[in-house]
Amino acid sequence: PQAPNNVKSDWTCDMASSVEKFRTLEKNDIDHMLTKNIPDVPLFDDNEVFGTCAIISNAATLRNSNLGYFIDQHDLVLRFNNAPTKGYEKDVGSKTTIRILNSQVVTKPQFQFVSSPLYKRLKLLMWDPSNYTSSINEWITNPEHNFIDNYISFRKSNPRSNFHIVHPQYLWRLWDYIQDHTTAHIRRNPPSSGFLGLAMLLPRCTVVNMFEFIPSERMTHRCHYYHEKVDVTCTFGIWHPLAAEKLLMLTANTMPDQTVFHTGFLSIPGYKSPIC
Ligand code: NCC
Repeated sequence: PQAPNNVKSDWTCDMASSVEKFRTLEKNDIDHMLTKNIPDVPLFDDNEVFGTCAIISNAATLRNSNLGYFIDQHDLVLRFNNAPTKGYEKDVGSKTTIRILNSQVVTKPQFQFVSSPLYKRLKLLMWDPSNYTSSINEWITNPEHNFIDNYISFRKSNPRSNFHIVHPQYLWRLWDYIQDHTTAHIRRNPPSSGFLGLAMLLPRCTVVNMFEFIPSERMTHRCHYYHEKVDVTCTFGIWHPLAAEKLLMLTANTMPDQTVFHTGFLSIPGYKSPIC
């Protein structure tokens, strides 16, 4: 991969000053069985910062990318949902520091969340969509997917796990940021796990490299690198404001076109970079 070019993006600094600080649900946010099971330790300690961070999309364009070795050199690697590394190491690497999971993955039996080894020995962060105006009480009594039992049984069988839940109202502050910086009207659905990952890591990393969020020349109509399903909406969005998210990522990118469209990643300076 090539070195970053000289374009200095003020996007990072704007985001740092205008998006609410990343927030997970805390024990005292609500009196509920769920919050009683939240770990005592935070997802990241205040002083837990990283040089290079890698965010690996689930996109099919990662196949045949040969990016695995480069990905594993990063200080932190973030992956999503049930995306595997086993068998795909050459293209996606094998290191995983943290996974972001949507509540479907925690809830639906097909993902075997409580028993699968995929979710052990790493940090976990889950999110579940609320309505834009819902209070936290309204959300918890009627979550989009009923993840609560599985969250509690996972925490009980893995008491040392560092598994947190995004504060549902934080997702909407992130959505506000996307809408405020997008000319088109976007649908009122929360940002994708990918954009949430970027917002979570920018404050902790000097640089965030994002793999195949902008589709490279390996683009096909397939959805994920780990199966054959054809669905182009995975790449351009149907429910999440994915296209708007990707344009913002591209605006903040400091890598040349060759790296983005041929190699397959873009690079965004984090709040720990000296530019702000
Ligand atoms: O596909 P998904 O997304 O798990 O991908 C994680 C993140 O990678 C980026 N991505 C993915 C595929 C692709 N072709 N291009 C991409 O850029 C996106 O930024 C995406 O957020 C999710 O965000 O949690 C999502 O989860 C899936 C699905 O629930 C899980 O994969 C589990 O099966 C959603 N699909 C469906 O519900 C059918 C998807 O909408 C969002």
